[in-house]
Amino acid sequence: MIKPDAVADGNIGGITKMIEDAGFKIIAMKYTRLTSELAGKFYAVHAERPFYGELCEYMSSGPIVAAILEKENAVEDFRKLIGATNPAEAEEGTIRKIYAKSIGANAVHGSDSDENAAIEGNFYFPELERF
Ligand code: FUP
Repeated sequence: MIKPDAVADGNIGGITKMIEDAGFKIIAMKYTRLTSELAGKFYAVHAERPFYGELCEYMSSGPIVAAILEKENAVEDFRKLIGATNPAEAEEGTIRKIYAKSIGANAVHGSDSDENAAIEGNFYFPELERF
């Protein structure tokens, strides 16, 4: 997912290019906007965390781009490509190091397991039978 800060800053193209250059195939993509309620569902796993309210507000503050990516070892490789959650700790050359503004407005989201990738893919693309 390309988050509201990166979409607002005109970085859809730059981020998508980095993703494709790293060998990921984009097999579904959607420009959309979450309501606060939908953001709450997407991030339900964080419901007890202190930043949950802010996270839902932020994630519904503007349009986002959701995508399903295909690659061998995709989850791990994508998390390497995006870098640490906090851009101050992200390695040079990672998407978050280049594009993220803060730990909250951190440009992109990547699923943290194959299981969650299936759940999150289905959240945005329920019409795709494979996910
Ligand atoms: P990540 O898997 O790297 O996206 O990070 P997490 O699942 O730990 O957190 C999900 C989102 O919650 C982050 F992308 C941004 C937000 N967050 C905060 O705003 N503050 C924090 O301290 C941690 C996470």
